[in-house]
Amino acid sequence: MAGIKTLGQFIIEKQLDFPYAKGELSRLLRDIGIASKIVNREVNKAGLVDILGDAGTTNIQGEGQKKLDVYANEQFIAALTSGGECCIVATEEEDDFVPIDSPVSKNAKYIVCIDPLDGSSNIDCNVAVGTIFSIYRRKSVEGMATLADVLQKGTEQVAAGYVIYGSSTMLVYTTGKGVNGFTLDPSIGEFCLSHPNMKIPADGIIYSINEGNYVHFPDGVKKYLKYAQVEDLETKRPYTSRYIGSMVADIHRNLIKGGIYIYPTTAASPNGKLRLLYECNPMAFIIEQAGGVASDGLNRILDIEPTELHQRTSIFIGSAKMVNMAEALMAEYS
Ligand code: AHM
Ligand code: MG
Repeated sequence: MAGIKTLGQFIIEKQLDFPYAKGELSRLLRDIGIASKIVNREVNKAGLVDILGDAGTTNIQGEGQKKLDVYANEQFIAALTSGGECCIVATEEEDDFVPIDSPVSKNAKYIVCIDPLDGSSNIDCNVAVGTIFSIYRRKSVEGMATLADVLQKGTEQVAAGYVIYGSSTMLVYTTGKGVNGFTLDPSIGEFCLSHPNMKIPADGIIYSINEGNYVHFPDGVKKYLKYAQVEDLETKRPYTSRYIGSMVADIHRNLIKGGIYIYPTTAASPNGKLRLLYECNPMAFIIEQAGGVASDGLNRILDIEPTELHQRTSIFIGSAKMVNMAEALMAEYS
């Protein structure tokens, strides 16, 4: 075991930094880690559905096969319900927030916002997908928590993370004291600390955007793309274009290599496509903690006051220099 630190060990060690902490947040993170291992197992089998039975068919126990995003949603809600530390789950999969109405959970301290399986349209072709989560402390003191407890600004997050189900499965999270990444070792079934204290390069050469929507982009984004494509040896332009279409995978790559990910407003999505509470806020918290920047093009993502559960926003996120340049062009031209 020398040299290996598991997610469980790491969480306990970090908790010792807070002598008065009762361990609730640690247990919540552990529950999310366990559920993500179960989801990982099913995601890894996704290519086998044709021979084992597709969605809509019945498996050997007589249970209907579920679509993986529905399955993931159920696994995370089940883990958060049995853990007893979370009073509300807000998930991309449900129109309304889900109150956890058990005697222990209804007075629990934490709210979880989650996208259980982001980029799930990529599953059919064996491309990386992810889970994104965000944790808030509830504001109300007792009784059932309400929508007002969920609609908090990103600056109020106490923790956030993502799991990437890729060529390896990784869990990356922050509690506001830096970012740490853990790789799942399938032989022992544990997430092991592999990327301590992750930092995003201040500058990069990768831009990630669905350029097929170019004609519908704001002028500031069009100008940024032209800037990215012009030759300039000093700033290593033209940049490289990389777009997986799976936000977690695109942002994870940029976190490691440096880069910018943009999902702007478009004609089809006038408020942007991605959701503030369980996609943009957690990724923004992680990237800021890693030294990067996250903006809606003009304002900091974490400062946006949410008014709706499934609120959307545009997002410009990644290496500080790149996002700052895109923001400057947005301010000038959009
Ligand atoms: P989803 O929540 O329906 O999976 O959509 C979110 C995904 C992101 O992961 C990805 O970056 C983006 O949608 C891709 O959208 P597009 O196909 O419009 O480029
Ligand atoms: Mg999503």
